[in-house]
Parts: sequence; C-alpha cells; structure tokens
Amino acid sequence: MTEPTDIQHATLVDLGWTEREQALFAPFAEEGFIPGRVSRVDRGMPMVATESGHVRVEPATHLLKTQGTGSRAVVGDWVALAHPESHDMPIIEAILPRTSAFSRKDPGEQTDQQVLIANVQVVFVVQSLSGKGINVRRLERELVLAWESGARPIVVLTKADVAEDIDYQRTLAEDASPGVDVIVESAVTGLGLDEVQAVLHQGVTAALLGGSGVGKSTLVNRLVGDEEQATGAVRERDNKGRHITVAREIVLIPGGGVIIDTPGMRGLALWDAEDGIASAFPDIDALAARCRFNDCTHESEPGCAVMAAVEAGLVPLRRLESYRTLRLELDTLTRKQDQKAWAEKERSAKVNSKAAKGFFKEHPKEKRR
Ligand SMILES: Nc1nc2c(ncn2[C@@H]2O[C@H](COP(=O)(O)OP(=O)(O)O)[C@@H](O)[C@H]2O)c(=O)[nH]1
Ligand SMILES: [Mg+2]
Ligand SMILES: [Zn+2]
Repeated sequence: MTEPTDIQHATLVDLGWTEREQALFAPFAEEGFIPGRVSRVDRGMPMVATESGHVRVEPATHLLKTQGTGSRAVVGDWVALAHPESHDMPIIEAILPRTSAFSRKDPGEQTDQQVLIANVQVVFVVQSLSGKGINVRRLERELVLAWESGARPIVVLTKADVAEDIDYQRTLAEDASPGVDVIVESAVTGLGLDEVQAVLHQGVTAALLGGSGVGKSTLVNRLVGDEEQATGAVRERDNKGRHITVAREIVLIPGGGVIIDTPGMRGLALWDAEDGIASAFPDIDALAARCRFNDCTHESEPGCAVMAAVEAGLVPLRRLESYRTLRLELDTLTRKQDQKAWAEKERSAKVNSKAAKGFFKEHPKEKRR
C-alpha cells in the first residue's frame, strides 16, 4: 500500500488528521470553514495543505492582534480557513489547540518564546557519527527541547557507513539519553532505516531536529524514495550547488505518516524547559530530590545527593556539568522574565496613577459624585 506523497493531492488523513482533530474542528465545520494543515511558512506567509489543494494563505492578522505572537500559525498547525470573496487568498480564522509545540527562546529577543513546530508526536534528534562524531552536549540540549515539546524523542545517529567507533559513540549517546531509543543509521547502506520507518505510520507526525549537514534531508529522501518529489519544490541550491533546506516543511511518507524536515538550527536556547530538563536528566532529577536543600545547586552544598553519586562514580561529572549549564541558562531566563514582568507592572502602575491624577485634575472635588 502506498499513500500519495504529493501534498497537492493529500487527504486530511494523509496529513495526520485523527478523530481528535475531527472533534476539535466540528464547530468550525458548522460555520463552513475549511480544515487544513500548515505545511510551511515563508517569511510569515503560511502555506496550507487542504483536501482541495496546497494553497498560500493570509496569516491570521486578527488573531495576532487579539492574542499576540503565540497565535502565529506554525508548521504542523491545524487551521480553520475562510475564503471571503473580498480576498485573493484564504484566511486563517482559527488555529486548533496544539497537542505539542516545539519551542525555543526567540534568538532575537531577551524573553520571548518562538514556537517552531506544532502537533508532532515524535522528534528525531539527529547527529552524525562521521568526522568528529557526535556532540554529547548538543545532544543533551536537543533532548531537553525535544522532551519539552511534549513529543517523544528518538535519537538517530547518521552516516554509519563512514563512521569509526560506532559502538563507542552509540554508548555515549545512550548514556546521554536515558529512556530514549537510539537508532544507528546510514542513508548509503540503508542500515537502521527500517527502525525509523517503524515509528512512522498513519496519524503520526515526526520532526527532525539537528545541526546543519547531519543528514536530515537525506534521511527524508530515503524515506520518501523520490528525491525531487520530496523536497524539490522547496529546496534551493547553495553556492556550491548543494541542496539546502530553506524552510521547515511537511513531507508525506509513503505508507503513512508525516515528517517535518528543518533547516539546521544554530541557536537552541531553552524556553521554559523545566519539565524538559527533568525528562532529559531523569537520573540527576531523581537524585536531586534527595539533596538536603531544596534549592541545592549540586556544587558545594552539604548533603548533596547528586555530588555524592558523582563521587561514587554513578553519574559522570561531565553529565552533571551539562545539567548545571542548562539549569543555569533556564534560571537566567526565568530571572529576566521576572524582571520584565516587574517592569511592566511598574509601568502600568505609573500609567494608572497618571490617569488617576488626570481624573482628579479634570474633576475637582466639588464636581465629583
Ligand atoms: N556517507 C554518508 N553521507 C551522508 C549520509 N547522510 C547524509 N550524507 C551526506 O551529508 C551531507 C549533508 O546531508 P543533508 O541531508 O543535506 O544534511 P541536513 O543539513 O541535516 O539536511 C550530504 O552531502 C549528504 O550526502 C549517510 O548516511 N552517509
Ligand atoms: Mg536539510
Ligand atoms: Zn544537590
């Protein structure tokens, strides 16, 4: 059985629509809105796959005004479209509630969230085994972000055909990702592709996360089996003539399932990743609960269960250092968020007191009441 991989002719089910979306969409269907899924966004302009084609739509400006940047449609979102006669393009009227959202701190802002992908069940965290090999620090950070999204992470180690020390690298990856499956893969020999394929089936949306050049798009091409069809329309060539992914995009997998390829992401700053850290470091998280002090930083406090475990050789010091670095980053973000919230409160208090003064000036005592 082969599902169409052409997004132009995809059904909603091909796109990942389930009973959940059906139920959420019911009130919009009554209003005559059309359902669709955001397949890509180019400079704020979304493309939406619907049952009657793949169309460019207008962003939901009215949503932005009333609900702020959190209401911007991202790749993977299910949306309700309207097409008033006065408009060239359909308009996003509503975004269905998300089951998961992959976010980071907006690289351009001090304290803003940037949602990148919505409604994925699986995040493939991709690293290359070739060259210098896997980057454990980066892997840990990617796992925190993947867990935080609400999706299930799976580690994929690529380029096994040109790698050395595969077993050693696999052990490093496994030690850095407790409770997470690790797949060793090669797009050249086909090793591990069946394990990736096994995760993908109808109703499942997966996203690829990983640095530039680790082999994400190549993996997608192998899964789809037809390079041009998979990515030809949305890939561009860089100055060396290589294909590069320029936008996050939805690709349909033959046999069912949807995968979202992403351009290599450089800035992966954490955003509200409290739960993500706990899930990515279940070993340290469990130990931390036994420290004498609630706010133990696991550096020099007496009665620190984490340091005791490191000293006993149960947890590598390197892993504790990663944990501390990520915690510190999150705590710094939280502090900045608090400061911003405080400043906003002050400002609105000032505005209010100014307004009150104005009121009393315009309404002298005797005229009030
Ligand atoms: N030897 C080998 N090369 C690969 C493999 N997967 C990808 N590559 C190569 O790695 C380079 C980057 O791959 P690409 O898929 O564009 O990486 P992306 O930036 O993560 O999408 C390309 O030259 C690919 O041909 C693999 O499994 N084995
Ligand atoms: Mg790519
Ligand atoms: Zn401690």
